[in-house]
Amino acid sequence: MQTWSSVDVPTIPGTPRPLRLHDTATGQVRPTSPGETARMYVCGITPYDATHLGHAATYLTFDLVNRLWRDAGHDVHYVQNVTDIDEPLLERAIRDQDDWIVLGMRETALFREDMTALRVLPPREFVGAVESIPEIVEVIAKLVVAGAAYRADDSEYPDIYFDHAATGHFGYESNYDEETMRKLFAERGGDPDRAGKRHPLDALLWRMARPDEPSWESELGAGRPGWHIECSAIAVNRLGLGFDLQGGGSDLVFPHHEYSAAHAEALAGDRPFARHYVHAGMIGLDGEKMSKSRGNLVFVSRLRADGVDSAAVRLALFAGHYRADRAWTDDLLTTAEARLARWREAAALAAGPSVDDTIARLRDHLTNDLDTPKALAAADAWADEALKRQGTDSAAPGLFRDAVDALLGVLL
Ligand code: 5CA
Ligand code: ZN
Repeated sequence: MQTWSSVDVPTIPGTPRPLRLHDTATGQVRPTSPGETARMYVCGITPYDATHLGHAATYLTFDLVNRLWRDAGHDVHYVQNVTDIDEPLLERAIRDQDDWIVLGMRETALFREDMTALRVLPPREFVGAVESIPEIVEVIAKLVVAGAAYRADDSEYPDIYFDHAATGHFGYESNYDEETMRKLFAERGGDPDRAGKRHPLDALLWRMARPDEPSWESELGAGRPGWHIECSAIAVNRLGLGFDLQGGGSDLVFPHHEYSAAHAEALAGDRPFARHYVHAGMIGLDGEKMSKSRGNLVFVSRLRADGVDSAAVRLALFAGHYRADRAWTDDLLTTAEARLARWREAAALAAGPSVDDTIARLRDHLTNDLDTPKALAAADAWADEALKRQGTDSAAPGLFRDAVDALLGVLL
């Protein structure tokens, strides 16, 4: 698929730091240790509705990872998918008497515009599920041969399922007990009670064609892929097993990321799928998780239409820590707009106090598990000082502008 427009990133002086991030599998903040090329896969949208601030917060989180790795001199191979065939898309298309292909294309186009407006660095590869069906089929066929997948045989539709125990270490990513797994599996798109499965936690890999559902001819029979195998195949085929970071919102910890990892590991026999599993907290509105199915949404495109500066949206979302579940409020945006105005005023001065120390603090805080609240406070301190006393360093305001642009993506 076509990705979105690239964004210029200024280089800034001083010494970059290695990035440390919380890893769900170990429960620890650990250093990332990419090679020359850092390899990141982030789960993309299911394009049945517009991008809301919850999605934006998640993609902005991984945009920071991308920026910090680049700051440290890595080339970043970033892959993101688009789940352009799945139940929610088909259901919405039927509800609205829309064509599911047109719906998916329209919402994906809007997503690109929203990401561009938010100055999110584009993935190198932006990959749709539909265009990936041949490679997904190939992986499923291999799983069947390896004995890690089987057909549910007591139904009119011999769908293919993954034997969740095939790797021998299922559950290492989420660390959930079986009861929690069963509950979340049922809540998040799984089918524990489907007859003909060997175990309730076995997950769908290939759904055989039903009348009135889209399907693709393949060596597995006509059908369409399950959800987890999509990300598993797309990631491993582009980044290789053991890539640096698998990311998404915390609603994807289980089942999605657990199974994506297990599918790949069942073939390679090796752990891990990714070296870090990183999850962003959920953005809520009025006390509930913001979600398309609940309908309590603030759309990025709505804010854009209202003339809200995307730098203020970034600052509003970065005011909280990425791992914290947090609420979007009007106050958050008002505070962010005031902060942005102050930073802009300071960056427009003819001179300021030296910014070297501030750049070092920005790097320290951001590379410490993306501590944006402390990073924003460090930038506030420089802006306040500059506005109070001006200073004599004529390069400082420009450097400040470059630093918050490069590291936070905030354009002053
Ligand atoms: N297509 C799948 C992933 S392969 C999917 O989950 N699509 S999505 O459109 O539902 O979500 C896209 C991304 O936004 C996912 O990483 C998801 O975890 C994240 N997300 C969804 N809702 C929120 C929310 N309220 N707050 C933060 N992130 C969210
Ligand atoms: Zn995914």
